[in-house]
Amino acid sequence: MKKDSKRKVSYTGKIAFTGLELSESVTHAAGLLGVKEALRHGFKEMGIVRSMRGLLEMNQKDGFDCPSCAWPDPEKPSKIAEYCENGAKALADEATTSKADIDFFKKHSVEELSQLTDYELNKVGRLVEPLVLKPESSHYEPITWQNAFDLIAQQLKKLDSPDEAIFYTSGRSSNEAAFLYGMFARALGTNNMPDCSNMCHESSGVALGETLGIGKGSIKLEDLYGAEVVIVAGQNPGTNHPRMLTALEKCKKNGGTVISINPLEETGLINFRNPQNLKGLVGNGTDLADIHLQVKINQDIALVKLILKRLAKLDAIDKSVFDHDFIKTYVQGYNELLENINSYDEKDLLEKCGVLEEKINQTVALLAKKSKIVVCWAMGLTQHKNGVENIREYVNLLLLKGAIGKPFAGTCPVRGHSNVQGDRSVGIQHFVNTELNATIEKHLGFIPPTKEGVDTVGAMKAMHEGKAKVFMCLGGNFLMAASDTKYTAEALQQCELTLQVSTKLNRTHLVTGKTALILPTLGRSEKDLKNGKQRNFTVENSMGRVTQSKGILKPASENLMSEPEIIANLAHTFFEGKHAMDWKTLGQDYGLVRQLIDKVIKGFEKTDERSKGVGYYLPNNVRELDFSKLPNGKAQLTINRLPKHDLKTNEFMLMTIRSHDQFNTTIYGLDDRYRGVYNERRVLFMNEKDMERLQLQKQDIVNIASNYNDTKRVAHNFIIVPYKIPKGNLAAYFPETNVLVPHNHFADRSKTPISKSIKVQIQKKDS
Ligand SMILES: Nc1nc2c(c(=O)[nH]1)N[C@H]1C(S)=C(S)[C@@H](COP(=O)(O)OP(=O)(O)OC[C@H]3O[C@@H](n4cnc5c(=O)[nH]c(N)nc54)[C@H](O)[C@@H]3O)O[C@H]1N2
Ligand SMILES: Nc1nc2c(c(=O)[nH]1)N[C@H]1C(S)=C(S)[C@@H](COP(=O)(O)OP(=O)(O)OC[C@H]3O[C@@H](n4cnc5c(=O)[nH]c(N)nc54)[C@H](O)[C@@H]3O)O[C@H]1N2
Ligand SMILES: [Mo]
Repeated sequence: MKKDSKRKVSYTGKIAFTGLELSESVTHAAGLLGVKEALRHGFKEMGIVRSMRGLLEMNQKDGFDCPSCAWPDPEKPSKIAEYCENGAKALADEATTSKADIDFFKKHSVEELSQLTDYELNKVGRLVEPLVLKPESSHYEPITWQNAFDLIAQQLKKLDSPDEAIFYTSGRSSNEAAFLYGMFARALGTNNMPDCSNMCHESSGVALGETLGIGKGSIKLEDLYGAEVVIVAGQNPGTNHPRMLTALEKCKKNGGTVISINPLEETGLINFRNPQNLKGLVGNGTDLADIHLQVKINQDIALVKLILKRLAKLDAIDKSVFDHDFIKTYVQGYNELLENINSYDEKDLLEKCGVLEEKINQTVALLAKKSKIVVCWAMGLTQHKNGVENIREYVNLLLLKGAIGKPFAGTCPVRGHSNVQGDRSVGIQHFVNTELNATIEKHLGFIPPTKEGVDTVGAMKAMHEGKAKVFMCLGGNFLMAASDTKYTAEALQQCELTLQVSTKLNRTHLVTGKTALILPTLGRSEKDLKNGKQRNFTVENSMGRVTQSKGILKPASENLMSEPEIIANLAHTFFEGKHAMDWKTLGQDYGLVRQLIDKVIKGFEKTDERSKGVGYYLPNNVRELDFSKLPNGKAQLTINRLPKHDLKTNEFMLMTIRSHDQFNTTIYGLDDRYRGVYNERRVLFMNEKDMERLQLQKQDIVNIASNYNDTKRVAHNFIIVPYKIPKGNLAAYFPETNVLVPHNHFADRSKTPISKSIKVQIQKKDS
């Protein structure tokens, strides 16, 4: 158990096994068991009536947006069940009737609570009162809302510079809350706005921005239905975006082919039994991935280069494989790219990517003939040192095929949190955006700062070095989400004040600055009433569509405050009512906030009106084939290097992934049903050949160690599970393995931590 020097809190919780049971991995996703699981979680956490009411309104036009992932709703949602097993779990988790009330915090000290596992912490239930942890106290105690705002305002006023304050956002906040939050940080005078997407799709944003001119995807949901080929690279939709399987099923019914590129054969991609129709509940389901390319971890560039090289060879014969008209009109860098591809040796690429040659041949033959191609991806591509380059290489494929900016083709970075894209769109940006600064000055009446702020890794460093003293979180669980848990814990503990706007208890509430505050807020599913009137807010999904969301369930407590109101009241207190923005009123009336968003953020014109019903799409230059902002007004092909791993014989490449029973750092349960793992999270998936080589048996216990810049980091006690994973590769769950990820190793330029390619060694423990 890890302890730190100040309050004796643990940054890992107790490390104990829970009783592993193994079975074969499951061969199909969802179906009857999925429905049963969804209802089991719902009934257990929130009772039958609340569950049914919640589930029926989720993702329906007049209901609320699912709090889980950012997958879009169809424009015409099905009459029933527009949710998935994991959306239902997310709802049950948020709408639980269990409570972390004042008595609970009276009974348990922060030190004691920090010994609990993340799973146990989450199970305590909803946060229902504002709480303060005073400098010399061992326990959280109640505080009034106004006293909390006064305390924060005083701390902020004590700072030598506004850059000593940091404002983190997790992607569940509404557009309205995120807008107010971003403007408050700027009004204070800082761009210190790290965001969960720095650890997530930042690599996608950077790569797409420089190749296509917009850091977002280009396709709409319906494009998937008519695509001829959908490539799903580095993504596990069966667990993380289950409703995407319905779209893939439609694509297949229309004659499309699905290619999965993944070191693991993820269940959702093998076979899908759609719970929304009877056949899916009782029948054999749809086989989804026609081709599975079992790439080695972080060898996508080698794989795509090999595919491009083979396609280029075919194209040399009759010029019909690449879309030369499209390339001539819209694309820059063709000759340089071809020259680059030709400089590689096919055998070397084949060996590096580890994919069977016959599968490459199959893929090349298919891609040669098709042009309606969509590439979907998630964390398997972004969380590597070369995350940006990974994505650029897939964009090369799409551009050569002319599969951009036309129906049924394009880019689809599948976003994580339900409104992570919207938060960024409305101004959560740590970099300086001069266009936005100008509209802020014009419409909000204050001059925003012009110095770049910190992102996630910058925030960790600033706090660690004592350069930041107040750390505010709008949602999330910074300690467990960020890399290098020990370093991040030390960083948080350097602060004078850490405060979190949260729904559920997590470890960042326990490993804190000298003073800490918990500000409990309403969840997505809850009714947001003001003066007897119900308020709703807006969100943007993964495909850039903005819609309204309206909670319907009774709030967990009468003492919760909505996110926009918390931020607005804080700003009102800080500025003592003397600021160009009328904060108090804005916090009460989100319609007024939307009017400001409409003026300040490009593309959001008339958002109040247009976000009603099915909502509206934000502008997207790729859909218009407008690359005027890029060099020579063209989309850019790019030259990307192969990664250098230099693994020693005793070193492995570890990827840290999600189980089926978690949402990021929120652990719903201890099973990973699709992978056949039950009642245990401390497992390490390993190839049987590697086990033989290391003389390890199934269920042996090991420590995992990484060593970067001569700093050894160890994750203790993991049980070996033999698994179909490439030789030399390993997989284990995050957040338990975040202790291994060095804080100073991240993707070039996007600074996304290298959570999917950590060099590690394995040490057997004598049990
Ligand atoms: N139920 C549920 N839903 C979620 C979440 C959750 O935790 N639970 N989290 C949300 C968030 S914030 C996000 S960002 C998304 C995450 O969604 P995913 O990215 O699907 O999540 P991960 O579990 O990180 O899975 C990464 C996948 O990439 C593969 N992979 C790893 N390395 C490589 C590689 O080098 N190349 C290739 N081709 N593949 C690789 C892994 O085998 C795995 O299948 O899901 C969102 N939705
Ligand atoms: N090793 C490793 N690390 C990773 C990843 C990985 O794959 N591997 N993935 C990364 C990714 S993709 C992401 S996005 C980050 C996630 O990082 P975060 O977004 O910081 O983490 P979450 O676990 O999603 O946050 C959970 C907490 O959010 C709060 N919460 C939930 N709903 C609401 C709400 O409606 N309002 C408010 N105010 N609070 C709410 C609850 O208190 C809950 O405890 O983690 C990253 N870290
Ligand atoms: Mo994410």
